[in-house]
Amino acid sequence: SGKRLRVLVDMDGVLADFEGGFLKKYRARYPEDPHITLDDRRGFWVSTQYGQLRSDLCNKAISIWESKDFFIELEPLPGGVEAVKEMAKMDNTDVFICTSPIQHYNHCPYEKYAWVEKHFGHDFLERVILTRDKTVITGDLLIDDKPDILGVEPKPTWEHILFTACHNKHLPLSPPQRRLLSWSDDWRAVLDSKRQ
Ligand code: BVP
Repeated sequence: SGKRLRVLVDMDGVLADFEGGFLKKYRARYPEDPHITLDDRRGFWVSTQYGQLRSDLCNKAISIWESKDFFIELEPLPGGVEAVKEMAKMDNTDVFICTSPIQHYNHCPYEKYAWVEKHFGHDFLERVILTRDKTVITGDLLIDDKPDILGVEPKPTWEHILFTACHNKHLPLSPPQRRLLSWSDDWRAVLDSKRQ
């Protein structure tokens, strides 16, 4: 009953293991340099925390995700691909993968499409939205691990559901904000809470 539900799902940190993929490749490329364990990660920006550890590590961190094959080789986070495939089959439900490419554009946008094709199949490419500003995209829900999602639209249509990640797990929620702890958490109930 009622109108269709539109769900926007972020990619890095929600479907694809950006933090794990970063740490593995950073340690392999810079074995003599210090690193930050996932348990010690704080703040959304990896580059900022590495820069605070030692100023030269900011650019070394950036070099990892600007490299060819970084995004395509990210592992799926547990249960994410299955959950989004199931969502997409639900009645009265439209799902889009909504992700911000990095500005260094030679590999990232291509590899994000290739990752979706690899894990969801060719037809799901119709469901990809690449944007640097998620506030201009309309939807009922945005499932995203970034705590502050800002842009030119001061009143986005979606409710942001904070997806728990190593960098945000200690953050207090500002009520009435809601969290999804993982894809084992009750995402179906979150969707149902928005249906008319
Ligand atoms: O493509 C990802 C990686 C990049 O920002 C994008 C976040 O997209 P959403 O998850 O919001 O869709 N990224 C970049 C930096 C530093 C850049 Br300088 C970073 O520290 N972390 C990060 O995720």
